[in-house]
Amino acid sequence: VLSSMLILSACSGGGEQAAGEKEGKGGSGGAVKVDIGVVSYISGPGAAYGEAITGGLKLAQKEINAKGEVDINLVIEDSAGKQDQALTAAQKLINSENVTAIIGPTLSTEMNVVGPEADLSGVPIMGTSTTADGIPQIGDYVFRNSIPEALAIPASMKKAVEKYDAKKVAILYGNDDVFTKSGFDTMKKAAEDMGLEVLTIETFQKGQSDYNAQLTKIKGLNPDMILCSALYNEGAVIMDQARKMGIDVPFVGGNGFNSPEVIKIAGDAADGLIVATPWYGEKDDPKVKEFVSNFEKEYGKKPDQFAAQAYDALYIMAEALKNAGEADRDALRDALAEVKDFNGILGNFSFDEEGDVVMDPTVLVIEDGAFKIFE
Ligand code: 1QQ
Repeated sequence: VLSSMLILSACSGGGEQAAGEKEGKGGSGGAVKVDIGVVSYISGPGAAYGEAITGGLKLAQKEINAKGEVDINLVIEDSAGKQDQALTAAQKLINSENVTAIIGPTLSTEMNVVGPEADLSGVPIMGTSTTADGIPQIGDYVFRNSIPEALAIPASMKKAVEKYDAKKVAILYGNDDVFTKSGFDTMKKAAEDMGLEVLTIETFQKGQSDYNAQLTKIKGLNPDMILCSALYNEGAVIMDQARKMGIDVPFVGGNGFNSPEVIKIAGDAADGLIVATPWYGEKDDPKVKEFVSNFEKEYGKKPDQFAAQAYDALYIMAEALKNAGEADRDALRDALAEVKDFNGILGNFSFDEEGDVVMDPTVLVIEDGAFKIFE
């Protein structure tokens, strides 16, 4: 009896220790171990977004783990840019993989269904590329480190309007996506605030390949500038077809255009595109230079905005984890909410009281096939 009691107590002690380890309390001085789920758009027409994002995350993971304070395991799931697939992926991460937090999903459209699920499950979730209005407002567990369209678009529009003395604009947007619709709302409001005349508002849908009807109408109205809210695939094809029709006015694009894929797909036709972004890869900043060089070494190409935002996001998570001291969902949520003055490659970062971002974007223009500072 005595020996079996000893065994029992030894077992329960061991059990507690194991649970402690799983919760990330891996002994004194040990790294905080954590499983972080990732829901990313890595197959399908917008896969370059997810490729950049997962590339940035994996590079950050390698660096963070090498420092020894936090030991991050990334569990990556593909959403293919679809709401239902993103939700299934998130449910798997929350319920089967038992992750402490989720990074992603890529699209605001996906976050609109995944965010409420994570929030209800008490799992902190952070978008690195979701820019539509209202994302962090989904709930207390929902964060983002991507600058919202409501900050970015007015900045790019203001600069472009001043430079080109634009008075009349046409707007073209995808009306079947949360992000492209939100970008449109922001464009329309900014146009009104700036006293611009909106000549026409045209719409399209995901996967559309022919924009002749919309562009013919726009051309006939002779705008000074076109405001376009699109993901890179549709956006690049729109610019290509516009230039082929002889429309050579500047385009102001939303966050979907912040991918080098636009230049890859549209070629010269992408020249004259103006965007706002917190990321500029040629910045004379040692942190930025080091990241660009390490990313290039790892992947053989330069990082884009999406890679940079994801990279910073994992560092923000790691910082919060260190402060939480354990891989616990609630403790991590509280620690995330407290992140202040984090100094990343995108500059100084804090969440506001709603888990949203306050940051000053840089306005860029595509000239001769490359993003340059717009002056
Ligand atoms: C959103 C976006 C997209 C451009 C991310 C790829 O900003 O869906 O919110």
